[in-house]
Amino acid sequence: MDYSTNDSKSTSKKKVVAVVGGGLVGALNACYFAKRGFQVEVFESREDIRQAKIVKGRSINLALSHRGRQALKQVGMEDTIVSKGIPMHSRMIHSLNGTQSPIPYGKKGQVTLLLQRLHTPHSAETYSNTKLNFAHKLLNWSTETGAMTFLRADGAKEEIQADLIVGCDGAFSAIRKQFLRQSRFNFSQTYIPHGYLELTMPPINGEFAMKPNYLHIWPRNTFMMIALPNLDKTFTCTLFMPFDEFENVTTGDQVIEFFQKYFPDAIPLIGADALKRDYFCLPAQAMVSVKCSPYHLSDKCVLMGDAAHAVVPFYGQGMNAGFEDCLVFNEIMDQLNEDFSAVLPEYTRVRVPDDHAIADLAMYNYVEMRSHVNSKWFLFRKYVDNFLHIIMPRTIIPLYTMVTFTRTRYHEAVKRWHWQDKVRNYIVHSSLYKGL
Ligand code: FAD
Ligand code: EGU
Repeated sequence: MDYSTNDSKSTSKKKVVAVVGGGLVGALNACYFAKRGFQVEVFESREDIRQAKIVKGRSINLALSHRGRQALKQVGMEDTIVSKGIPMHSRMIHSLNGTQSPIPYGKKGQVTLLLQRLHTPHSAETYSNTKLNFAHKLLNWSTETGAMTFLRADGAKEEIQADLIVGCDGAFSAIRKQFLRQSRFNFSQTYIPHGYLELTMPPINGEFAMKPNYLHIWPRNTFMMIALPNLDKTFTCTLFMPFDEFENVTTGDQVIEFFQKYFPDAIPLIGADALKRDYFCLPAQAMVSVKCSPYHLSDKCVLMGDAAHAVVPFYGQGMNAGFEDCLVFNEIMDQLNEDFSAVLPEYTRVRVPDDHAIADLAMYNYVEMRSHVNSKWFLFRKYVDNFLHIIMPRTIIPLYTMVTFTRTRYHEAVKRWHWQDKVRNYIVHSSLYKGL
């Protein structure tokens, strides 16, 4: 099928945009292009999730922060999504002895919300110029003709043409494969030694087992667990640990022994029997960091979201960065009158440094947390940062604040952070010399 507009007629007819991948970023992108009046075709390899059972092993909740909210707001989706979320105003640090210490995120109104992963791609369906094609798996596409080949659920293959291909097909992007064959395309992929496992903490007497409006964190150097609340009053606990260590725990009793040593307060909350069982339901999942550039191929194709930059989850920014990609692309579409041959290179120029910066920050935080972050260190560092911010609000802004609660470009946040570090070291040293 040839969806693309014939050049001689394209003056009146809007161009066709194929969004490959109907995940979080693909769905949002479809809304952006539909709002501009393009004819949008979304191709998603999975079946329609309204019919399918819940996909196991995938995180169902994610922290949505300022960048993501701004991107949703631009297409009028912020309020509906946010109303289905749970506000999160602080972290709760769990010490080994069971003590819980809250650390607020900062100013009032700076709330991070949790977004339920499930009900997203259909938001694009409110636009009549959008069509969702489920069970369409992209096999390959031609950089010469732009033709895409999809495998349908019935085993048949389908050829499709579009004016623009937007690759939103995640960390293992099939669209990106063609980029790898191009000269001067940079690509790197790094798996970290840690894996993650998700466990559910059920409600107690119909209520949340822990305080709901917090990001619960058990920092234990090499091991870490975090828990985020769900609307059904459960918590999803995510255990992070090196794959070697996962392999050392092979029986139910060893699971309990391990939790007794590192996360004793979580055992009664998850339930010893459930823990013994659920720990082995799914193997630990890998985490990968992917960087590449450029993000575009001539005026035909552009990558966004995890397809362009998968980041490790240690800043809670992967989806937010992907949503901001859509927003930045949209801003450039305004500036350059929807001329793809100008918009695509400009998008690469503007966005690559920022996405690479958040990928680096997330990796840096992973390294920092696994090397020496226990609960005392975590509390101490956050207190120092918040304290300096309170006494010098304009000079020192904590890095997480710039990343999570502003739209300061990621690469500028990093620059500013390096500069602030020097200022902080100076203050700390001169205080010591003065004997304070
Ligand atoms: P995906 O969500 O991977 O979607 C890609 C879609 O493309 C899928 O629907 C897939 O089926 C489809 N697809 C793949 N291949 C094909 C093909 N060949 N043809 C057609 N369709 C295809 N981010 C945050 O902002 N906050 C958080 O709190 C957070 N927590 C996280 C916790 C964990 C443990 C992990 C692993 C990640 C976390 N992230 C978080 C990151 C976030 O999950 C991702 O950044 C986000 O899902 C990326 O969205 P995407 O649409 O680009 O890719
Ligand atoms: C979801 C899944 C606490 C990690 C980074 C903070 C999230 C996260 C933090 C996940 C941490 C880590 C920040 C937010 C958030 C913190 C943040 C949501 C982390 C630096 C590993 N992170 N999330 N930083 O400051 O800026 O609270 O899987 F434990 S929200 Cl790792 Cl703000």
